[in-house]
Amino acid sequence: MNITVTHELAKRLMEAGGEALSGQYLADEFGISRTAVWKHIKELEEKGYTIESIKKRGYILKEIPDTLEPIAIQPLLKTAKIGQVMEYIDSCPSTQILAHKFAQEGAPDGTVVLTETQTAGRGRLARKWDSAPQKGIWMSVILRPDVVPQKAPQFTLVAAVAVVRAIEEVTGLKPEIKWPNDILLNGRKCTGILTELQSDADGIQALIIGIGMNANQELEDFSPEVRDIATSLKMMDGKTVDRQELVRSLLFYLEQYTNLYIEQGFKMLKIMWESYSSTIGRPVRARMAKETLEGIAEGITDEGVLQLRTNDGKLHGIYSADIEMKN
Ligand code: BT5
Repeated sequence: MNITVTHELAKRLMEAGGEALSGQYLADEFGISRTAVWKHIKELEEKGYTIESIKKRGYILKEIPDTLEPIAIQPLLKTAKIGQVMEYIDSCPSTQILAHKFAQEGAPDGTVVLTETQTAGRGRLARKWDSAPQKGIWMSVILRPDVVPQKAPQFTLVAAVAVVRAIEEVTGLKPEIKWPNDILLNGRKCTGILTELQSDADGIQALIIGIGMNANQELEDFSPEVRDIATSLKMMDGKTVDRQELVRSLLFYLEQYTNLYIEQGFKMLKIMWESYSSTIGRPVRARMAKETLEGIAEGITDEGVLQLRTNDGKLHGIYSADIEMKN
Protein backbone atom coordinates (compact mmCIF):
# COMPACT_ATOMS: atom_id res chain seq x y z
CA MET A 1 0.00 0.00 0.00
CA ASN A 2 1.39 3.39 -0.99
CA ILE A 3 1.46 5.34 2.31
CA THR A 4 1.85 8.70 0.57
CA VAL A 5 -1.43 8.17 -1.30
CA THR A 6 -3.19 7.16 1.94
CA HIS A 7 -1.84 10.37 3.54
CA GLU A 8 -2.92 12.49 0.57
CA LEU A 9 -6.34 10.88 0.64
CA ALA A 10 -6.73 11.64 4.35
CA LYS A 11 -5.67 15.21 3.57
CA ARG A 12 -8.25 15.64 0.79
CA LEU A 13 -11.02 14.22 2.96
CA MET A 14 -10.08 16.50 5.85
CA GLU A 15 -9.87 19.55 3.60
CA ALA A 16 -13.28 18.71 2.15
CA GLY A 17 -14.71 19.61 5.56
CA GLY A 18 -17.55 17.05 5.55
CA GLU A 19 -18.35 17.31 1.82
CA ALA A 20 -18.45 14.08 -0.21
CA LEU A 21 -15.58 13.35 -2.61
CA SER A 22 -16.41 10.91 -5.37
CA GLY A 23 -14.36 7.78 -5.94
CA GLN A 24 -13.86 8.74 -9.58
CA TYR A 25 -12.62 12.23 -8.68
CA LEU A 26 -10.12 10.77 -6.20
CA ALA A 27 -9.05 8.08 -8.67
CA ASP A 28 -8.34 10.76 -11.32
CA GLU A 29 -6.52 12.96 -8.79
CA PHE A 30 -4.12 10.20 -7.78
CA GLY A 31 -3.95 8.45 -11.14
CA ILE A 32 -5.16 5.16 -9.65
CA SER A 33 -8.24 2.97 -10.07
CA ARG A 34 -11.43 3.37 -8.04
CA THR A 35 -10.73 -0.01 -6.47
CA ALA A 36 -7.34 1.28 -5.37
CA VAL A 37 -9.05 4.34 -3.84
CA TRP A 38 -11.38 2.01 -1.99
CA LYS A 39 -8.39 0.05 -0.64
CA HIS A 40 -6.86 3.26 0.72
CA ILE A 41 -10.20 4.13 2.32
CA LYS A 42 -10.17 0.71 4.03
CA GLU A 43 -6.62 1.39 5.20
CA LEU A 44 -7.79 4.62 6.84
CA GLU A 45 -10.74 2.82 8.42
CA GLU A 46 -8.34 0.29 9.90
CA LYS A 47 -6.47 3.20 11.47
CA GLY A 48 -9.70 4.27 13.17
CA TYR A 49 -11.03 6.83 10.69
CA THR A 50 -14.81 6.78 10.25
CA ILE A 51 -15.63 7.30 6.59
CA GLU A 52 -19.13 7.20 5.21
CA SER A 53 -19.53 5.88 1.70
CA ILE A 54 -22.63 7.16 -0.11
CA LYS A 55 -23.72 5.68 -3.41
CA LYS A 56 -23.23 8.03 -6.38
CA ARG A 57 -21.79 10.75 -4.15
CA GLY A 58 -18.61 9.32 -2.68
CA TYR A 59 -16.75 9.37 0.59
CA ILE A 60 -17.32 11.66 3.57
CA LEU A 61 -14.94 11.85 6.50
CA LYS A 62 -16.97 11.66 9.69
CA GLU A 63 -14.43 11.18 12.42
CA ILE A 64 -10.68 11.07 12.96
CA PRO A 65 -9.18 8.91 15.73
CA ASP A 66 -7.72 10.68 18.75
CA THR A 67 -4.08 10.28 17.75
CA LEU A 68 -1.14 12.62 17.28
CA GLU A 69 0.10 10.80 14.19
CA PRO A 70 1.27 13.22 11.49
CA ILE A 71 -1.42 11.97 9.10
CA ALA A 72 -4.06 13.41 11.45
CA ILE A 73 -2.26 16.72 12.07
CA GLN A 74 -0.30 17.79 9.02
CA PRO A 75 -3.11 18.14 6.43
CA LEU A 76 -4.62 21.19 8.13
CA LEU A 77 -1.36 22.57 9.54
CA LYS A 78 -0.93 26.30 8.80
CA THR A 79 2.83 26.60 9.13
CA ALA A 80 5.60 27.02 6.58
CA LYS A 81 8.33 25.32 8.59
CA ILE A 82 7.50 24.00 12.07
CA GLY A 83 5.92 20.55 11.82
CA GLN A 84 6.52 20.08 8.11
CA VAL A 85 8.74 17.23 9.27
CA MET A 86 7.12 15.24 12.07
CA GLU A 87 8.46 12.21 13.91
CA TYR A 88 5.81 10.23 15.76
CA ILE A 89 6.33 7.33 18.10
CA ASP A 90 3.62 5.61 20.09
CA SER A 91 5.61 5.47 23.32
CA CYS A 92 9.13 6.61 24.20
CA PRO A 93 11.23 7.49 27.25
CA SER A 94 11.21 11.21 26.39
CA THR A 95 10.67 13.25 23.24
CA GLN A 96 13.58 15.44 24.40
CA ILE A 97 15.97 12.49 24.19
CA LEU A 98 14.68 11.58 20.73
CA ALA A 99 14.82 15.18 19.51
CA HIS A 100 18.43 15.53 20.67
CA LYS A 101 19.29 12.40 18.73
CA PHE A 102 17.44 13.53 15.59
CA ALA A 103 19.06 16.98 15.81
CA GLN A 104 22.53 15.40 16.01
CA GLU A 105 21.67 13.32 12.98
CA GLY A 106 20.83 16.50 11.05
CA ALA A 107 17.02 16.82 11.40
CA PRO A 108 15.90 20.03 9.67
CA ASP A 109 14.86 23.27 11.36
CA GLY A 110 11.27 22.94 12.56
CA THR A 111 11.23 19.16 13.03
CA VAL A 112 8.59 18.13 15.59
CA VAL A 113 8.72 14.98 17.71
CA LEU A 114 5.43 13.76 19.16
CA THR A 115 4.43 10.81 21.29
CA GLU A 116 1.36 9.45 23.08
CA THR A 117 3.18 8.68 26.31
CA GLN A 118 6.62 9.06 27.89
CA THR A 119 8.12 6.60 30.33
CA ALA A 120 10.86 9.01 31.45
CA GLY A 121 9.44 12.45 30.67
CA ARG A 122 11.61 15.11 32.28
CA GLY A 123 11.42 18.63 33.58
CA ARG A 124 14.19 21.00 34.57
CA LEU A 125 16.97 19.67 36.84
CA ALA A 126 16.07 16.08 35.90
CA ARG A 127 12.67 16.29 37.57
CA LYS A 128 10.00 13.87 36.41
CA TRP A 129 7.28 14.87 33.96
CA ASP A 130 4.00 12.99 34.27
CA SER A 131 2.86 11.95 30.76
CA ALA A 132 -0.39 9.96 30.86
CA PRO A 133 -1.02 7.94 27.66
CA GLN A 134 -3.12 9.75 25.02
CA LYS A 135 -4.19 12.47 27.44
CA GLY A 136 -1.73 15.20 26.68
CA ILE A 137 0.63 16.70 24.16
CA TRP A 138 4.16 15.49 24.75
CA MET A 139 6.24 17.19 22.13
CA SER A 140 9.72 18.49 21.32
CA VAL A 141 10.47 20.99 18.58
CA ILE A 142 13.90 21.28 16.96
CA LEU A 143 14.82 24.81 15.91
CA ARG A 144 18.03 25.95 14.29
CA PRO A 145 17.91 29.73 14.69
CA ASP A 146 20.84 31.85 13.63
CA VAL A 147 21.21 33.62 16.99
CA VAL A 148 23.90 33.81 19.67
CA PRO A 149 23.58 31.35 22.61
CA GLN A 150 22.77 34.27 24.96
CA LYS A 151 19.45 34.62 23.13
CA ALA A 152 18.41 31.04 23.86
CA PRO A 153 16.67 31.45 27.26
CA GLN A 154 14.05 33.80 25.80
CA PHE A 155 12.79 30.98 23.58
CA THR A 156 11.18 29.49 26.68
CA LEU A 157 9.27 32.75 27.21
CA VAL A 158 8.37 32.98 23.52
CA ALA A 159 7.08 29.38 23.62
CA ALA A 160 5.05 30.23 26.74
CA VAL A 161 3.25 33.01 24.85
CA ALA A 162 2.54 30.58 22.00
CA VAL A 163 1.10 28.04 24.45
CA VAL A 164 -1.19 30.63 26.02
CA ARG A 165 -2.45 31.85 22.63
CA ALA A 166 -3.13 28.28 21.50
CA ILE A 167 -5.05 27.38 24.68
CA GLU A 168 -7.06 30.60 24.39
CA GLU A 169 -7.85 29.97 20.73
CA VAL A 170 -8.85 26.33 21.06
CA THR A 171 -10.64 26.36 24.43
CA GLY A 172 -11.44 29.97 25.33
CA LEU A 173 -9.73 29.40 28.70
CA LYS A 174 -7.46 32.18 30.00
CA PRO A 175 -4.14 30.77 31.22
CA GLU A 176 -1.42 32.70 33.02
CA ILE A 177 2.35 32.37 32.78
CA LYS A 178 4.46 31.88 35.88
CA TRP A 179 8.05 32.83 35.17
CA PRO A 180 9.84 31.24 33.52
CA ASN A 181 8.20 28.10 32.16
CA ASP A 182 4.89 27.26 33.82
CA ILE A 183 1.47 27.81 32.30
CA LEU A 184 -1.22 27.91 34.95
CA LEU A 185 -4.99 27.67 35.06
CA ASN A 186 -6.58 28.64 38.37
CA GLY A 187 -3.12 28.55 39.92
CA ARG A 188 -2.45 24.94 38.85
CA LYS A 189 0.10 23.88 36.27
CA CYS A 190 -1.30 22.74 32.94
CA THR A 191 1.83 23.09 30.80
CA GLY A 192 5.58 23.04 31.34
CA ILE A 193 8.30 24.05 28.92
CA LEU A 194 11.90 22.86 28.81
CA THR A 195 14.37 24.49 26.43
CA GLU A 196 17.68 22.74 25.87
CA LEU A 197 20.62 23.67 23.71
CA GLN A 198 23.05 21.90 21.42
CA SER A 199 25.93 24.27 20.77
CA ASP A 200 29.60 24.25 19.83
CA ALA A 201 32.34 26.79 19.09
CA ASP A 202 30.31 28.01 16.07
CA GLY A 203 27.26 28.80 18.22
CA ILE A 204 23.82 27.21 18.49
CA GLN A 205 23.48 23.99 16.52
CA ALA A 206 19.95 23.28 17.70
CA LEU A 207 17.41 24.38 20.27
CA ILE A 208 15.17 21.64 21.58
CA ILE A 209 11.94 23.11 22.95
CA GLY A 210 10.04 20.51 24.95
CA ILE A 211 6.39 21.24 25.68
CA GLY A 212 4.22 19.12 27.94
CA MET A 213 0.53 20.09 27.87
CA ASN A 214 -2.11 18.43 30.01
CA ALA A 215 -5.14 18.20 27.74
CA ASN A 216 -7.68 15.56 28.66
CA GLN A 217 -6.62 14.12 32.01
CA GLU A 218 -8.99 13.60 34.89
CA LEU A 219 -7.50 14.08 38.35
CA GLU A 220 -6.86 10.34 38.77
CA ASP A 221 -4.80 10.26 35.55
CA PHE A 222 -2.08 12.22 37.35
CA SER A 223 0.43 10.52 39.63
CA PRO A 224 -0.19 11.22 43.34
CA GLU A 225 2.93 13.47 43.48
CA VAL A 226 1.41 16.08 41.18
CA ARG A 227 -2.32 15.72 41.88
CA ASP A 228 -2.34 18.76 44.17
CA ILE A 229 -0.54 21.07 41.77
CA ALA A 230 -1.52 19.93 38.26
CA THR A 231 -4.60 20.46 36.12
CA SER A 232 -5.68 19.73 32.56
CA LEU A 233 -7.70 21.75 30.07
CA LYS A 234 -10.55 19.25 30.41
CA MET A 235 -10.58 19.58 34.19
CA MET A 236 -11.20 23.31 33.76
CA ASP A 237 -14.30 23.26 31.57
CA GLY A 238 -15.34 19.60 31.41
CA LYS A 239 -14.84 19.50 27.64
CA THR A 240 -12.62 17.00 25.86
CA VAL A 241 -10.17 19.05 23.86
CA ASP A 242 -9.26 18.16 20.27
CA ARG A 243 -5.56 17.42 20.71
CA GLN A 244 -4.90 17.64 16.96
CA GLU A 245 -6.34 21.13 16.79
CA LEU A 246 -4.33 22.11 19.85
CA VAL A 247 -1.07 20.89 18.29
CA ARG A 248 -1.82 22.76 15.05
CA SER A 249 -2.62 25.96 16.88
CA LEU A 250 0.45 25.62 19.09
CA LEU A 251 2.78 25.05 16.14
CA PHE A 252 1.22 27.98 14.27
CA TYR A 253 1.83 30.42 17.14
CA LEU A 254 5.24 28.94 17.87
CA GLU A 255 6.26 29.67 14.29
CA GLN A 256 4.77 33.17 14.33
CA TYR A 257 6.40 34.17 17.60
CA THR A 258 9.80 32.52 17.14
CA ASN A 259 10.03 34.25 13.74
CA LEU A 260 9.05 37.56 15.34
CA TYR A 261 11.69 37.09 18.04
CA ILE A 262 14.44 36.12 15.59
CA GLU A 263 13.62 38.96 13.18
CA GLN A 264 12.70 41.80 15.54
CA GLY A 265 14.04 40.90 18.98
CA PHE A 266 12.22 40.43 22.25
CA LYS A 267 10.45 43.80 22.60
CA MET A 268 6.96 42.96 21.32
CA LEU A 269 7.01 39.50 22.83
CA LYS A 270 8.04 40.89 26.20
CA ILE A 271 4.92 43.06 26.20
CA MET A 272 2.77 40.05 25.33
CA TRP A 273 4.52 37.85 27.89
CA GLU A 274 4.00 40.45 30.63
CA SER A 275 0.32 40.80 29.78
CA TYR A 276 -0.14 37.06 30.45
CA SER A 277 2.11 36.88 33.47
CA SER A 278 0.85 36.05 36.94
CA THR A 279 4.28 36.87 38.37
CA ILE A 280 4.84 40.51 37.53
CA GLY A 281 3.88 43.09 40.15
CA ARG A 282 3.35 40.36 42.75
CA PRO A 283 5.17 39.38 45.93
CA VAL A 284 7.07 36.16 45.25
CA ARG A 285 9.60 33.79 46.75
CA ALA A 286 12.38 32.71 44.35
CA ARG A 287 14.10 29.46 45.25
CA MET A 288 17.47 29.11 43.59
CA ALA A 289 20.19 26.47 43.88
CA LYS A 290 22.11 28.37 46.57
CA GLU A 291 19.67 30.88 48.09
CA THR A 292 16.05 31.92 48.40
CA LEU A 293 14.98 35.53 47.90
CA GLU A 294 11.66 37.19 48.67
CA GLY A 295 10.40 40.39 47.17
CA ILE A 296 8.32 41.95 44.43
CA ALA A 297 8.73 40.65 40.86
CA GLU A 298 9.03 43.96 39.02
CA GLY A 299 9.39 42.71 35.48
CA ILE A 300 11.68 40.93 33.07
CA THR A 301 14.59 42.35 31.11
CA ASP A 302 15.05 42.09 27.36
CA GLU A 303 17.16 39.02 28.14
CA GLY A 304 14.24 37.38 29.95
CA VAL A 305 15.87 37.82 33.37
CA LEU A 306 13.38 38.27 36.22
CA GLN A 307 13.84 41.52 38.16
CA LEU A 308 13.16 40.94 41.84
CA ARG A 309 13.20 43.82 44.35
CA THR A 310 13.83 42.64 47.89
CA ASN A 311 12.61 44.54 50.98
CA ASP A 312 15.96 46.29 51.38
CA GLY A 313 15.30 48.00 48.04
CA LYS A 314 17.92 46.03 46.10
CA LEU A 315 17.10 44.85 42.58
CA HIS A 316 18.21 41.28 41.82
CA GLY A 317 18.44 39.65 38.39
CA ILE A 318 17.15 36.08 38.59
CA TYR A 319 18.28 33.79 35.78
CA SER A 320 16.81 30.51 36.95
CA ALA A 321 14.60 29.68 39.92
CA ASP A 322 11.37 28.14 41.12
CA ILE A 323 8.87 30.84 41.91
CA GLU A 324 6.22 30.65 44.61
CA MET A 325 3.54 33.28 44.79
CA LYS A 326 3.11 34.93 48.19
CA ASN A 327 -0.18 36.39 49.21
C1 BT5 B 1 8.89 21.70 33.38
O1 BT5 B 1 9.88 21.45 34.28
O2 BT5 B 1 7.83 22.19 33.64
C2 BT5 B 1 9.21 21.25 31.96
C3 BT5 B 1 8.33 20.12 31.51
C4 BT5 B 1 8.60 19.74 30.08
C5 BT5 B 1 7.89 18.48 29.67
C6 BT5 B 1 8.01 18.18 28.21
S1 BT5 B 1 6.97 16.91 27.68
C7 BT5 B 1 7.75 16.80 26.16
C8 BT5 B 1 9.22 16.96 26.45
N1 BT5 B 1 9.82 15.70 26.77
C9 BT5 B 1 10.29 15.67 28.03
O3 BT5 B 1 10.84 14.69 28.56
N2 BT5 B 1 10.06 16.85 28.62
C10 BT5 B 1 9.39 17.78 27.73
P1 BT5 B 1 9.89 21.97 35.79
O4 BT5 B 1 9.64 23.44 35.85
O5 BT5 B 1 11.16 21.46 36.38
O6 BT5 B 1 8.66 21.26 36.45
C11 BT5 B 1 8.69 19.90 36.82
C12 BT5 B 1 7.71 19.75 37.97
O7 BT5 B 1 6.36 19.90 37.49
C13 BT5 B 1 7.74 18.37 38.61
O8 BT5 B 1 8.73 18.31 39.62
C14 BT5 B 1 6.33 18.23 39.18
O9 BT5 B 1 6.23 18.92 40.42
C15 BT5 B 1 5.48 19.01 38.18
N3 BT5 B 1 4.87 18.12 37.18
C16 BT5 B 1 5.32 16.95 36.67
N4 BT5 B 1 4.49 16.48 35.73
C17 BT5 B 1 3.47 17.37 35.63
C18 BT5 B 1 2.30 17.44 34.81
N5 BT5 B 1 1.99 16.55 33.89
N6 BT5 B 1 1.50 18.52 35.00
C19 BT5 B 1 1.78 19.47 35.89
N7 BT5 B 1 2.85 19.45 36.69
C20 BT5 B 1 3.70 18.41 36.56
